[in-house]
Amino acid sequence: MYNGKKVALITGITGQDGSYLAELLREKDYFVRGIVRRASNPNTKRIDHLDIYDEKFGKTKDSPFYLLYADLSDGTSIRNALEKIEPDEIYNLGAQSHVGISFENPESTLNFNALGPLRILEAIRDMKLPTKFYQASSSEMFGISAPPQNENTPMLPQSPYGVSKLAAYHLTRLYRNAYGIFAANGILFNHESPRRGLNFVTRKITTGIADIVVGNKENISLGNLEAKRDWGFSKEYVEAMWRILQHEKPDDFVIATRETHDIKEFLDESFNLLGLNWQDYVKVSDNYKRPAEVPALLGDPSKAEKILGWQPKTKFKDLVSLMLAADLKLKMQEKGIVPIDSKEEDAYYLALGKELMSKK
Ligand code: NAP
Ligand code: F7E
Repeated sequence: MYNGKKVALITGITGQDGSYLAELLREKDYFVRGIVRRASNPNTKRIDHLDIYDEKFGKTKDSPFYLLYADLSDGTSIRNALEKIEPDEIYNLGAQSHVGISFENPESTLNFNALGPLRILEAIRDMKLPTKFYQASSSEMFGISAPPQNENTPMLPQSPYGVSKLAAYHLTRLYRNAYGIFAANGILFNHESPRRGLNFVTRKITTGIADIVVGNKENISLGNLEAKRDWGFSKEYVEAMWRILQHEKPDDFVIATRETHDIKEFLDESFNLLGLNWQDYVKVSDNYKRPAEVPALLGDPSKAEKILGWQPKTKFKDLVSLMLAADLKLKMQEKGIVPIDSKEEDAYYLALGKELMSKK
């Protein structure tokens, strides 16, 4: 606590979830601090709107929001950050989060995703910090276990990413049980948004359609279209993360929508919004297939609903629509089809997209 306000540290603050969580915690009047790693070009686009305090406060205790350089693979930088920030809550969202790429970079994936949280937990233990710790665990840990999956489902991961997250999940439980640290896992099923990275399948589809509409490209190449996922809205899932750390005791919770759809259904839903058949635009390429696949994810969030009072509001159809509208708006702005300050409702961009395609 500082000046009567909670202090939160977010790793992965430049990512999809980190940016929504930072906004949520600022709305709750937390002092928010984020870890960023060095990149050859700044990659803080998702959070630049929050960083308005730099000139007045710098990186001081009085600053409502600031970023500092650290890396999950650099234990010294993590300890220095904890020493400086003295957080009440740590949200460990930083990770190499792409499952497909984890097959190509397995060592660094394990280093960031499994040893990263271990470095934080060890620092908390060693420095005797009273901080609460949230670990971004994943439905990928369930792997080939049949749906529906809940907190008691066996975990049989199918990728270096899944294995790395399972190690971190167990380390979080171990440090909770062995050392009494308030360490909790949110086992989140896939969650998406207009801020989703461009190489995850949902965003690849919505941004791909928008590129087709404005004439940037003619088709989209994808891999396995049979996999089923339980897709929710990131903005709502970060509220669950916060609730997990506000609960009276540390525990593990599944966060999901209770709906599952395969990639073809995502394609159907999104292309149909513009009156198009996806079969006319989508190519299947082995380049995007993985050496092993998680066939079907469908989460049962009963425990979170009952204990945390958390429920998803945005389901599949609304999610597809809001993501497609956001990408259409972005690409239409880039192309000068709509003004750069355009602020129409989603329906406007969807209707304009449909009209543009009907004229092709
Ligand atoms: P994301 O958009 O890929 O963001 C990942 C973040 O981690 C980025 O800020 C990235 O920084 C940072 N990062 C990567 N390596 C790092 C390192 N070595 N040191 C410090 N920071 C590092 O992921 P997301 O979708 O927001 O997901 C947030 C977390 O939830 C991740 O741990 C992910 O594995 C987990 N998760 C996600 C989902 C989902 O469906 N989205 C579901 C379950 C669990 P750069 O900007 O520098 O790359
Ligand atoms: O793939 C298939 C792919 O990369 C979903 C991460 O946030 O959620 C995410 O992992 C499905 C898979 O997400 C393409 O094979 C087909 O079956 O969007 P994705 P993911 O692997 O489920 C979990 C819960 C996390 O924790 C992760 O951090 O779609 N698919 N064609 C494709 N996937 C991609 N990326 N690209 C394709 O072209």
